[in-house]
Amino acid sequence: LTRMEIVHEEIVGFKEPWYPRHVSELDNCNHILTKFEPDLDYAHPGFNDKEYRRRRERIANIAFEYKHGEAIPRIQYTEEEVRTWGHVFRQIESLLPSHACEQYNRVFKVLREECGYAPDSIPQLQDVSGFLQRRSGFRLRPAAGLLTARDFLASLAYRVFQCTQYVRHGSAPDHSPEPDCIHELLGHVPMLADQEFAQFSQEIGLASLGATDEEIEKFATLYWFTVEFGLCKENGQLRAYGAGLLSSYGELQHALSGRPQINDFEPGSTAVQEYQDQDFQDVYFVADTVRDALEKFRRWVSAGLSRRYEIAYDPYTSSVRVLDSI
Ligand code: NLE
Ligand code: FE2
Repeated sequence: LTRMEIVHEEIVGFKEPWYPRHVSELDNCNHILTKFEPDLDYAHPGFNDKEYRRRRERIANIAFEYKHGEAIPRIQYTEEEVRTWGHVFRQIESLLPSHACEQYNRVFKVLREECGYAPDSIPQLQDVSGFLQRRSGFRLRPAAGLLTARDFLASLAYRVFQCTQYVRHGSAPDHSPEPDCIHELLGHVPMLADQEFAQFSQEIGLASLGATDEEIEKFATLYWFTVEFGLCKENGQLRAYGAGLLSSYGELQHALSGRPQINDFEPGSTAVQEYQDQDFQDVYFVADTVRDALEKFRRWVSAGLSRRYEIAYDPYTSSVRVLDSI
């Protein structure tokens, strides 16, 4: 321990968990959750499909071997994978005008024109990462599957999005409980290209650095009900901005069907809402706008974090600095 660290520990009052200080240290943030694995979960649609499981393993290894700064290896997707993508792409695209928020629709058009988004081929993460970097400074890095909330949120602090590269099993295209590249590409990417949404995502990440386990749980829940399943209002109508909705033909319709419960987004209550991640949600939260969600989040974080110092992100060096204790 250096003297600075000892002083720091005295100020903080507990031994805070390690967190990355520079974007390259995200190479250490690849703790994966063994959940929804086709190898372990007999309910997974790929459980009895040996070839699918081998494919998943090969693609997961790309992520395990990946180091910050490298180009993301390209995948030659199979005909079946492209068919699954095309199916979801067409279905979702048909719902966009009536179900997606304006920001999403605006970027989706650009992705179609400039970034190879089309039903007959799956865009490569490396190309999409370049697109995002120009739009909002976000970049992608390949992830083998679901990461721990702590690792996942830490990446957001650096405007890095941990992104799966495999495709869901072809037998269940309209809803998947786990992320896959269809979910990332159709759900997350369009919103991550939006400046305000990128800012919101990064601020959740920055707040999570060095947080306690209880706080991580709350940030992960907030993330769930905003970035994954968030709704907003446009001209008095509900629209989706959450990625879990915008990549699931089934759930996107369900969320706006008038059946599920819809609560106002309030960080204090949203952060403690219970949820399951197996099936469609029963409750969603609606913010006026993404901007409004960000402002509420800021107020909530500055009022209630246990962290006794501020963390500032330096975009010139892609690192964080600890500012004077508060
Ligand atoms: N339910 C989403 C989909 O089918 O694309 C994935 C959600 C991942 C959290
Ligand atoms: Fe997601």
